[in-house]
Amino acid sequence: MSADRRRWLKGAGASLAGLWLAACDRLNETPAVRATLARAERLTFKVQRATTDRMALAREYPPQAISADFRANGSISPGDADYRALLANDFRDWRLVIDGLVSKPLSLSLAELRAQPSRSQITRHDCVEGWSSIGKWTGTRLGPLLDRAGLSEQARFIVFHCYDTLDPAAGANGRYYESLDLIDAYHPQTILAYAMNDAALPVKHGAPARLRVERQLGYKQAKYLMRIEAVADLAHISGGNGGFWEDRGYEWFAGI
Ligand SMILES: Nc1nc2c(c(=O)[nH]1)N[C@H]1C(S)=C(S)[C@@H](COP(=O)(O)O)O[C@H]1N2
Ligand SMILES: [Mo]
Repeated sequence: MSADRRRWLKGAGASLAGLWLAACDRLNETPAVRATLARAERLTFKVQRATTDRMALAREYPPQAISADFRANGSISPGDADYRALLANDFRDWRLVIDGLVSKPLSLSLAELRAQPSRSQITRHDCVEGWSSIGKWTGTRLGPLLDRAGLSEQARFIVFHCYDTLDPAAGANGRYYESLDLIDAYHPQTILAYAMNDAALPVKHGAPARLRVERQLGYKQAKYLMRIEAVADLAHISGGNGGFWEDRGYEWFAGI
């Protein structure tokens, strides 16, 4: 990591700099991230400030703050035949594929995902419909998995394809999906969560694994993960706007 980079990241704030620096010493080895950060360094101070703000951590809460009844929303029990078959076998046959613009595509079983270094975080989930719930999420960070898959220099977005069909009338475009840029994908609190409140992730909350991206609104928190795809642009994915709800008018950037 260059001295400039270190100074820039340190400017992001003492408390979170350590967490990011630890991530970034390895992150810096990733060509795609190196390119993104190099671009960011060429930007104006104002844009750098905006980028720095994107790197702030979401607030984490003490265990007493966990909601007794975390709401479930959107799909809560996917009827899709492929999902029902995986559920019937307790997700032993589930594989999370990480592919697209990567040099070494991954296909991880639930056991393999659980064997990765883990992180737990107690955070507040904010839905655009106006409700919030606090929950504890345990999973593995997305960034190191993307590194392992050999994210390409061309990759700009990470797409999350889900099992549930939320809009049957939309045919092939009716399945839920979401996407992030690389800043959110590599954020220290961006995890693939397989446990909630110290128990296996329940079906209504996205079993067997879901995305948690804590600086974003509820609809970015993709449940029922099937495949994670690295892409250069979002235009060719489903409706072309980067997410199920984005294709139906929501903002792609849902930062909080
Ligand atoms: N696959 C999938 N992910 C999804 C949804 C969905 O319908 N399907 N709904 C989104 C919305 S709008 C919210 S608020 C949260 C709800 O997550 P929860 O059920 O764990 O509260 O999931 C998000 N992720
Ligand atoms: Mo939501």
